Amino acid sequence: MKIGIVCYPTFGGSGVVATELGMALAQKGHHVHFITYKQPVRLDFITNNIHFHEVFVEEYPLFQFQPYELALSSKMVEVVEMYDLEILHVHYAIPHAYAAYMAKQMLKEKGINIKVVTTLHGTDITLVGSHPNYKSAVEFSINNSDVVTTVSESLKQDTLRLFNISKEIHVIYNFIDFEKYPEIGTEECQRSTIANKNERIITHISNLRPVKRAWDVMDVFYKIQKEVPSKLLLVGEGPDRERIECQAKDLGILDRVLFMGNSNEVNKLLCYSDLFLLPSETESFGLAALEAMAARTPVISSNSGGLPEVNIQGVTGFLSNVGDTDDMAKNGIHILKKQDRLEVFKQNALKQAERFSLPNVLPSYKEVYRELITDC
Ligand code: GMT
Repeated sequence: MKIGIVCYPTFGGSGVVATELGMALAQKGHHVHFITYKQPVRLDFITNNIHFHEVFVEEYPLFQFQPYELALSSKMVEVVEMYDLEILHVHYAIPHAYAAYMAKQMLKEKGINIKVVTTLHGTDITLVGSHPNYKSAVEFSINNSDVVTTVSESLKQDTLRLFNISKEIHVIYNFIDFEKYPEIGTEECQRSTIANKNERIITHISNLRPVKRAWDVMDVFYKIQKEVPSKLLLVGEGPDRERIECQAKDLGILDRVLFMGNSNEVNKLLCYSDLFLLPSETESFGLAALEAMAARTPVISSNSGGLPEVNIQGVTGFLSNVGDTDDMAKNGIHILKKQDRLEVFKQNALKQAERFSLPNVLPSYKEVYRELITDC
């Protein structure tokens, strides 16, 4: 198949899923064309099946806002025509689904019937998409996609609740490529470089936006480390970085917190981890939690959005109400205090992550593509 993938090429989950999907498809021999404003950060697989097309927006002083959607839809038309693409798979509705609709109309004029798959990832529905500024355009582009998928049942229900949707929505869960996870204890994963033997390593990965409630991460860690010697590994950059750095200083735990910045090797950093914290206000799926579980790390999370579909209460970790940091800390201490209990949670986390392995999930996307192509 010949597939164009449109996504945000940054560290966010939607870009990660889109990039991993493209690389997996290319590995299976399909031709994948990434159409984005810069090379996706996770794109680390070089083959002649992967192509990258940059969407370039010229600065023009007349415009207060540069027309990115226009440049994107023109680029999609150009690439579809040039490489005979059969499918455009756009990740994140805003503005990708809208630009894809425009590209589809332009191509129709040329006698080309391109199929559009839209995957909704979360904030494009729950935070930004349903805002009155965007709602009509998002609803229109969802209803005019050939196939719509969401990354969890919870996001499907949110989409149906917040918009007037006439299209069937398919749930295709996010996935993990286990081949990218180093073996624990191997040279690539020596936890003694980070913590002492008696210390636990607690991890949080996010873009430190308010929706992630990173201040709760710090609060939970503060409460845990009073009972269990531990270090906090914080991966990612974002607007709340300074706030939580000050919080750590005020709490007197700055020396126990390692700010690692952005990383495109979270799989390697996670292999050190004993516990993962994800207390988000809302989370359509929680790819970071799944990545942690794939590295045998139990998860303490909020119970919002799609998190209960990933993290299983009392089995792979625990879920608490948003903001209930006492409960989160209590559960974290329970897991970390006893080595044999921690081992059970680690095994369970890995087992649950295996449900979301690449070989389990990839066929669902391929089936969607195949049905669309054979429909033509
Ligand atoms: O969570 C973020 O800030 C990034 C965001 C994105 O769109 O890149 O993540 C969303 O998509 C991920 C991949 O499907 C999901 O795992 C995240 O749960 C979802 N984030 C939210 O719903 C807040």
